[in-house]
Amino acid sequence: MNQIASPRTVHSTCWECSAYCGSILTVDDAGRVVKVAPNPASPVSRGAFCVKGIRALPEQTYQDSRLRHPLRRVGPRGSGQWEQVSWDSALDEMARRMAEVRGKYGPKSLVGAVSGAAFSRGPIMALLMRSLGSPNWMINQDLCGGCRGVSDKVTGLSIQGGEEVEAARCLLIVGRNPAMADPPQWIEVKKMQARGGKIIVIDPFRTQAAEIADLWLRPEPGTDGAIAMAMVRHLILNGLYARDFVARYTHGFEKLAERATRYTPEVAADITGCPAADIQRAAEMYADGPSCFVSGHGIDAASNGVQTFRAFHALVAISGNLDRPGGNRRAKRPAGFRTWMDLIHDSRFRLPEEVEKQTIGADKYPLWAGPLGWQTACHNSSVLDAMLTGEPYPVRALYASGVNITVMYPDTRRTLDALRSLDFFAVAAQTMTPTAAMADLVLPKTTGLEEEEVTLTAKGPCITYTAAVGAPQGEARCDLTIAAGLLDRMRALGAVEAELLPWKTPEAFNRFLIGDSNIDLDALKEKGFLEFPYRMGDFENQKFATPTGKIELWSTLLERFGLDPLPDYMPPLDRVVEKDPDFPLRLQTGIREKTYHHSRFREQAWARKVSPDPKVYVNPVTAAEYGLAEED
Ligand SMILES: Nc1nc2c(c(=O)[nH]1)N[C@H]1C(S)=C(S)[C@@H](COP(=O)(O)OP(=O)(O)OC[C@H]3O[C@@H](n4cnc5c(=O)[nH]c(N)nc54)[C@H](O)[C@@H]3O)O[C@H]1N2
Ligand SMILES: Nc1nc2c(c(=O)[nH]1)N[C@H]1C(S)=C(S)[C@@H](COP(=O)(O)OP(=O)(O)OC[C@H]3O[C@@H](n4cnc5c(=O)[nH]c(N)nc54)[C@H](O)[C@@H]3O)O[C@H]1N2
Ligand code: SF4
Ligand SMILES: [Mo]
Repeated sequence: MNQIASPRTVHSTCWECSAYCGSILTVDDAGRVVKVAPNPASPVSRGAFCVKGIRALPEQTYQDSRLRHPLRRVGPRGSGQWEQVSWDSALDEMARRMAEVRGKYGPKSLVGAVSGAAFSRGPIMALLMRSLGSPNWMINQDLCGGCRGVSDKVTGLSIQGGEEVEAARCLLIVGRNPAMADPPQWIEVKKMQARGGKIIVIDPFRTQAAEIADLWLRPEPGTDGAIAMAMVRHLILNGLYARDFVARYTHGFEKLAERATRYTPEVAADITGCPAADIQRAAEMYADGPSCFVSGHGIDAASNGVQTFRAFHALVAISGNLDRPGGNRRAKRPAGFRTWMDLIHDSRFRLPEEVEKQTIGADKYPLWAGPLGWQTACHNSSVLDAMLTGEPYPVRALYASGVNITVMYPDTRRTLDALRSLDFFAVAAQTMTPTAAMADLVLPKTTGLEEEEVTLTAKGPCITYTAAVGAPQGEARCDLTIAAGLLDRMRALGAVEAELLPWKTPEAFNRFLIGDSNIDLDALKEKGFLEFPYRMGDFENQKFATPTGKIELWSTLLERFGLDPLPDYMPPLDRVVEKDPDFPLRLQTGIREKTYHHSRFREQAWARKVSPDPKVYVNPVTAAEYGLAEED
């Protein structure tokens, strides 16, 4: 008689988005996850969760359309004709073709592409490419978090993810839609309001946060910098800033004050279309802290994003809301622990500086791409140009993992042309995405239920653990295993420049991250997360990582590159270029939906039922002008 074992539970962390919710997985005898539930003990999500984690992730893992074996293209590129091949034959071919390109055009003609730095596949791709001698890898920074990251770095704040929402007295939510993008954060927002906290939302769109806000400013898109500068002016003029803090820890306050004088509420109102009185009220509310700045993609993926963030970051700094309960916490870590970002910047895993300086885009955008860049990656658009034009040098082979560049990068037609022009293109994915469909080789990737991950999560703050449960479906492999297999073969072909990706297993990789911090990996696995001691403030011990060691309101780094060292309002591109009368309307993209993570999960029937069609929202006044009605 068959013995029926009781299902076991595993504490894990969902990695389907950067909310990092704690999860409890129920696993059956066969190692299959039969239930995903929130973990109320998680300090990151405190019991919050969403349908993507509960439903979409298991379905993505077990669905029939899951990629389970390596596929090799047999028809023309994009024709959908494939043959199943073994891993050995796939990796042999990948190594041979990449070594050929490398031999013909040099190591820099090889490029990698991944999505966010919020996953280990980012540094793994960076170190794989560096091992082959190429400094070129693309990451979503151009589209996600890059402007915030650069401002955070040059200003020296280091506050990414450290939003103390629940403890705040005032929230300043700018270009962020927490109800859709971050369910745990949305719960915190509502708790904070229930406690009597005040909410300011700056967003042209009526988000759920805007609906519950005490003050809602609706700027013309791309003009937020003027509001921030006017708020800075108001705080300084009315003595509402943190004098001692500013004197001790900031650089360039006088110059900032002088710059801000331009931005009277009336000037800002004129630029943004928001009433001057509302701008003034926003400044008064924010000054009555502790206040937390909650920012999003709406002010990030913009031509003037760095300067917009610089202005808001200056506001955070001078108001003294840095690293205090209810403010914006700085990133800290257990001593000895290494983050993925540390890995990318670690001198042991770098190429010579003269090589890294040739990272595509670093010549034109030295603080964005290459060795001085936030993540040392490429300027993505310039990479596509290089594929198409051979300038500044040829890019002939691409390996993309965990990013669907065909639909997520701007200008799909151009991306497709660039992909078609390549000598070799390989994609690792879990489903046949439009990007994978263009590849020569498609490699089956593990999902967030099959791969282990150790992450420093700024939100807890804590270290979170994602468990690999049961064997992967089919022959799916994780990024590190694929990279190690490729490197072995490239090495045999004499095409490895340096051994910069030394780990063979996720376990070894994760142990390296844990380093000599006293984190107990077994305890971490047991719980799914581990908190570590965190001290707010502590400005004397943990200095600011800028050339002056202070928060640089006046950035010496920007100055060095001949860029404006002070924050300012910069008109967005669409206000600078001449208007085309055929295109009188402005499109904002990126409204998140509960059921999808960007292009992910769109193959799942239940999600299509909930949200069948992409939607366009039009302002009712504009809609009336064009005779448009609901559901047209
Ligand atoms: N369900 C779901 N959740 C997700 C994702 C997903 O795809 N689906 N994606 C995840 C990822 S990778 C990211 S980066 C985050 C992004 O999530 P958020 O940071 O919240 O960004 P968005 O939803 O793109 O935009 C937020 C708001 O910015 C506004 N906005 C647009 N232009 C401007 C402007 O010029 N000024 C101001 N003030 N506001 C503007 C928009 O109207 C929108 O309401 O969400 C994450 N969470
Ligand atoms: N027009 C417009 N474009 C945008 C945006 C916008 O708002 N508007 N938002 C931008 C933003 S913020 C972002 S972050 C990007 C997102 O761009 P992408 O990162 O490309 O988006 P996704 O569709 O979430 O994921 C892409 C692929 O990741 C793979 N994947 C999922 N999980 C894993 C995993 O565990 N390992 C590996 N190796 N692969 C995995 C899946 O195969 C999936 O096809 O899009 C950007 N592009
Ligand atoms: S919000 Fe949803 S998708 Fe994001 S980590 Fe939490 S459960 Fe996963
Ligand atoms: Mo993103």
